[in-house]
Amino acid sequence: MSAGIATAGDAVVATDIDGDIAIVRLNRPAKRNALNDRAILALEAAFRSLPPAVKAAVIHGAGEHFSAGLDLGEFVEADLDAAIDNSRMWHRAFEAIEFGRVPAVAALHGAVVGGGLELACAAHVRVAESSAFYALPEGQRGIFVGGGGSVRLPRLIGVARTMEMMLTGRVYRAEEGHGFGFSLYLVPVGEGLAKAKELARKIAGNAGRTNFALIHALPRIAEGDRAAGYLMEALISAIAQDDAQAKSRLRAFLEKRADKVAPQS
Ligand code: 1HE
Repeated sequence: MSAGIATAGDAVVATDIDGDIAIVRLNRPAKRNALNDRAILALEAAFRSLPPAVKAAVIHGAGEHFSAGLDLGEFVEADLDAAIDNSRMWHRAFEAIEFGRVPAVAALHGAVVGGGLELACAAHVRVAESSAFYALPEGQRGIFVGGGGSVRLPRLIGVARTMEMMLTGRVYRAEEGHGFGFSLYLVPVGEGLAKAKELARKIAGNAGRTNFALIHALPRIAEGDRAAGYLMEALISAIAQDDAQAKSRLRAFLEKRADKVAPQS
């Protein structure tokens, strides 16, 4: 099943449903998937309206690049209030991904820059093709990140690296980004989407409560104080195990019907 989120034919964001996963595609390859207001609102709508059967999502970009970031062509001199509103709109959209109903896997290739990099940060797992490159040209453009990048990126790669990317316009290659943990999988050109789908399918097969705990509780526990973290962990782990799915999965292992833990080949 395929569902365009904007008007059919020129959907800036298009969503395909494939069983229990959704594949959300940035769909303006002629503009290198630059993100205008319409695209940001369409992304938010896509993630807020995923059908109940969908248990995980993939985000990727059509064409040669994941995303060139903010659409500079449609960026007009906004007054202060409008600029704050615009940034808050990006925040809402990317929060719909990071703290949405299902885990999201980003498949990255080509340019992953500016707001495109900020979008990639909102996913829970990042798969990079060897063509991917990362930059924050905001410093050179005389602006600042506005899509949550200053909150999310330092948590992934550190404050110093994030700062230097904006100070000097440094561009990191896929291998470098992989080296410092921005991507968790590095795959050859053309294989990112397939890998992301494979991971999304695996994630979709988890117990729903476990996925809920992972995307909603774990980041908050990790960022909060220890005492509150232990309390929340105790509550969440009890809630997760008090579920028929948990009990049947544990029984399956004991009855030798479940996979053993083994390194991936
Ligand atoms: C765009 C954009 C864009 C391309 N807004 N139109 N982002 C940037 O500063 C990145 C600017 N873009 C680039 O550096 C390059 O375009 C790329 C490295 C991404 C791709 O290069 P290439 O050679 O494949 O494509 P191109 O020939 O540069 O661009 C093709 C078309 O896309 C062209 O339009 P055309 O009508 O002349 O064909 C470009 O103008 C257009 N295009 N990127 C608008 N970004 C929440 S705050 C976030 C702040 C930011 O994200 S700042 C970073 C902005």
